[in-house]
Amino acid sequence: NTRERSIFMTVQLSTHEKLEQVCKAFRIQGSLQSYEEIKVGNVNKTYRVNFLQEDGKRKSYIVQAVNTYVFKNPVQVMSNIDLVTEHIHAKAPKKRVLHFHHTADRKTYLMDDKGFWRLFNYIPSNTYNTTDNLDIIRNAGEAFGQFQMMLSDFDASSLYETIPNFHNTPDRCRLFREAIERDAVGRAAAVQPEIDFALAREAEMSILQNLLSAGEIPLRVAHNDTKLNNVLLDAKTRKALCVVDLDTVMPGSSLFDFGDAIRYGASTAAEDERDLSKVEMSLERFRVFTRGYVRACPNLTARELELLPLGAKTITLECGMRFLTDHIDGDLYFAVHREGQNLDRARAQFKLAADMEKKWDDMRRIVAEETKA
Ligand code: GN1
Ligand code: MG
Repeated sequence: NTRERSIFMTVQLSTHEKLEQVCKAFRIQGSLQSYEEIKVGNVNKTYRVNFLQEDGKRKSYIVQAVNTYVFKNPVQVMSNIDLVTEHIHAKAPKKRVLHFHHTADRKTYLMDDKGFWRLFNYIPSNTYNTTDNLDIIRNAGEAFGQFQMMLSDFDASSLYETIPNFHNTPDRCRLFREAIERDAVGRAAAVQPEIDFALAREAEMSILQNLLSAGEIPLRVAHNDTKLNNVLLDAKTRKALCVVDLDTVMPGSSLFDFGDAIRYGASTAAEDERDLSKVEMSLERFRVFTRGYVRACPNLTARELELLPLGAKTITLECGMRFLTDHIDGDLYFAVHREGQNLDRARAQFKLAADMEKKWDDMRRIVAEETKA
């Protein structure tokens, strides 16, 4: 049959060969010496490729295979990135940005039967998944605040909504309920306490989206994935060099960006930590991130500032619910490297949200102190 025949005819390329092919399409000079997979992201596949050039110099690049299950229209993703990067570059020519290489037909991507590929410059730098160094956290806050500030005059209507309703939390609740209803792989019953935890907070999780829809907080261009490891930092000075991963740049809210950054960067443990006694929202990390963010982005409205703690809690709950949805669906969306990892991630997010509830008055006080004129 045809399927079998095509399997026989398909030459299985090794990763090394595939990367070689991709780099050639992007007209990279020299020979591929080695590569490493960078396993920080949960959706795309990322490799650092190391080339030896004809002049004897070594040069590295980043090659990514975009996850087309998550990004159904990756060409639109690239268009958004191009526009936003150009805008930032025009305003701050010295600011480092990712530079995407072009193929012979002037495209910033290569689409073939093996996927959707892109290649950009490697910036020597450090990234952190978690750190207790407050300078790093403040510098990350400043970087995301600057990013928001630079895009505050960007025409949001020129962007595609590449993942519709990405941070529409009530809609995420709807999808969560649907997954529980389907119970595709029979995992729902075993996670009833986690389901109850999330659903008990459904009304609160909808507040931000309702304010956004009512126009009470401004619709802005948001990064939408402001994890600490999406900021490249200078290894020595620990100053931010560049905000990366612009895949989800879309219309949104500053509260999504602030919230996601707190969820990740102010947590005392990894996103998938299983020992929940280690998972807390550090108030001192919360304070310094807030400081960096609000100082770099002075045009946030009074309403936005007042809602910062709710932004943190909403996105933490939303993210936990997304992980739990995917666990119930059978791990279709986020990459898992061990069994039950999405459930571990969900539990850690819910623990973090519960800790925010305990520290709520302090979070509000800190925001008031840090935003005082
Ligand atoms: C995904 O793959 P990565 O790390 O860039 C996800 C984010 C989640 C994050 C959780 C497009 O981001 O929304 O917050 O995992 N990206 C997408 O770690 O869904
Ligand atoms: Mg991302």
